Parts: sequence; C-alpha cells; structure tokens
Amino acid sequence: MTANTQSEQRAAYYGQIAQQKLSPLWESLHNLVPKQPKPTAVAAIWKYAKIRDLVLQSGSLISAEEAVRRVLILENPGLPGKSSMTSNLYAGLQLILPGEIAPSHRHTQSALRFIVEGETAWTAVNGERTTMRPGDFIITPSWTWHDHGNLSTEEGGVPVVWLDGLDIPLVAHMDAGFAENFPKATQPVTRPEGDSFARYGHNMLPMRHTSADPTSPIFSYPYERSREALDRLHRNGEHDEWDGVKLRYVNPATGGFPMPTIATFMQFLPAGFRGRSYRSTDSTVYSVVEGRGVAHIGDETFAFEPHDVFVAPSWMPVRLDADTDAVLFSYSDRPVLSALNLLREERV
Ligand code: 1HN
Repeated sequence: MTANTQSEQRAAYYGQIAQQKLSPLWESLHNLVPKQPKPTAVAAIWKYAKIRDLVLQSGSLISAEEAVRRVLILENPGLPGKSSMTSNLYAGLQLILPGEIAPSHRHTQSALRFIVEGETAWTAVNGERTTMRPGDFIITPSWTWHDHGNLSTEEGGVPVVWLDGLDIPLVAHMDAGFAENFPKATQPVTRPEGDSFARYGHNMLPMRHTSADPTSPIFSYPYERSREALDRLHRNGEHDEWDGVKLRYVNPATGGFPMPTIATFMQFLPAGFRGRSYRSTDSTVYSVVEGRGVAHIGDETFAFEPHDVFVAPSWMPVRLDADTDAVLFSYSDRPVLSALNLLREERV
C-alpha cells in the first residue's frame, strides 16, 4: 500500500467515524499528553507608558454606568479573542472618573483589585467601603455584591486606574458562572470603613470566629503594611537568590491563600539584584509597583518600570533583574494547581 492510499484511507475512515461522534486518539495523543506543559499563552508585557493615555481616552468614549465596568482587557497575544491573560486568569485595567459609579452586581468569579494610580476611589463589598490607594490589594470574594465609585471633583477627585485580576477563564471552563445585578446602583453601607481590617488585619481574630471560608475576610491589604514588611526584612538581611524578599498574602483565618482560585504575592528586589531562574506550573501576572528592572521569561526579555504588567505562563523559566530597588505585586492560579496536586516548581 502506498503512503498516499494509506493516508486517503485513513482520511476516509476519519470522516466515517466523525459521523458517529468518534475521533482517533492516535492523531492527538502527543498533544493531549505533552511531556511538559505547552501553554498557549505567551510571555508578554504591557507598558503602562504606552497604554495609559488609551485607558484615559476610554473615559470620554463611554461612561462607567453605560459600560457597567469600563475596562481594557489585557489580552494575551497567544489567546486572541479569549479575553484571557493565562489559561485560567483574566487581567484588565479599569478606569473610574470623579463622580462615577460602577453599579453593584455579583458573580461567582473571584476578583482582586490592585490599585495602579489615583487615591479617590472606593469599592464596596459586604456593606463596607474601602478607599483604594496605589499598591493596595483588595478582594472581591465570589458571589458578593460589589460596586465602585470615585469621589466628586469638588472633593479633589482624579481618574483612578486599577488592575482587575479574576478567575474568569477557569470559571468558564468549569461552566460554573452565575451573575446578577443588585436592584440599585450601590449597595447599602452597613459597616464603617476599616471594620474588617480591625477584625482580621492584626494577627488576631474575633473571639468566636469559626468560619473556614476559603476567601480571606480581609477586604483590603494596604500597601503601606506590605511595603513596610518587605523593607524590614530586606534591612534584616533576608535575601533569596531567586525571589529577593518575597511574601505571600494569606487568609488570616486559615493560613491559606487569600482566594480559593488566586494566590497573591509582593516582592522586593534590591538595586543590582540578578535573580536566578525558576519555573512553576502556576501562571503568574506581575504588576510593577516601584523601580526598574528586567524580566527574562522563556526566550523573551522585558524591561519593566512602574505600572507595567507582564505575564509568565506555566513552566516558562523566569529570571528577574533589578536596576533600582524594585517592588513587584503578582497573582497566580497557584491554589488551583496546588489543590489538584498539579503544582510543580523548579529552582535552577
Ligand atoms: C467585574 O465584575 C469587574 O466588578 C471587573 O469591577 C472586571 C471582568 C469580567 C467580569 C466581571 C468589577 C470584570 C468583572
């Protein structure tokens, strides 16, 4: 039998079996069971200096009310049309102008806000509002009402931009998305600002707290506190050759990750740091808070500065260099990999 007739016979056979909703495993086995992860997402960077004006321009094209959420999605070039940053995670830059409200709704997707610029916006969850300040990491737990606003111009409002991180692709893959709108634009405020931080933000828990909620009861992790911890550890001589000084955010009631699907981290790299290479099966999105440096991800090299966002997909070697003292926030799908016993790490 010639190669040609064989491939014709197979093609005809594949046509026949397709009519019975069948497909030949031997044609796809190598792709289905790769020797190591082959992420479709690629390493990429979004330079804030190039996109800031475009984000602000969206403010004159559509109101927050009409848009519901006025966001430019950071779409991974390897996942066109998928509104995704990685296979499991979403990232977007949201703009809210003075006087605007982003109306209250809830959904099963978990969200984080990492504030990029502006100090006059608030977000509300569970009847509590918190002011959003640059570098703060704020949680919107799954299925909680949430609305955002920006103080009016009379109070000195400025445009506020933050990075949204959600588990949208993961929840879509699980077919577990539910959403609904609150009957009014904003939810009632029932607790004073700072209430959840007083209860949960001081290495203490309310006396009769028993919940093992996988989502942290801390609503906002202020930058001031995280920065101070990194600074103190650096001055104490803490220095990891891969990470510099790196801390993970926790749910104080469980010691676990702050959200069931998303882990978050903050790290300090001293000026002159030349990090060693590591890789992991979680995919990580970085947001630069302070300083300048270079991220080497796979075969790519990205110079970074404050407010840039870059992504390291699963199993790509990552190496970080800092030209000045630098602070990086990052989030990943580590809790999911970990829970499913799929987390692998390699420090070279
Ligand atoms: C969402 O609810 C927000 O509440 C931001 O600010 C981004 C992206 C997709 C789906 C829901 C928000 C979102 C989102």
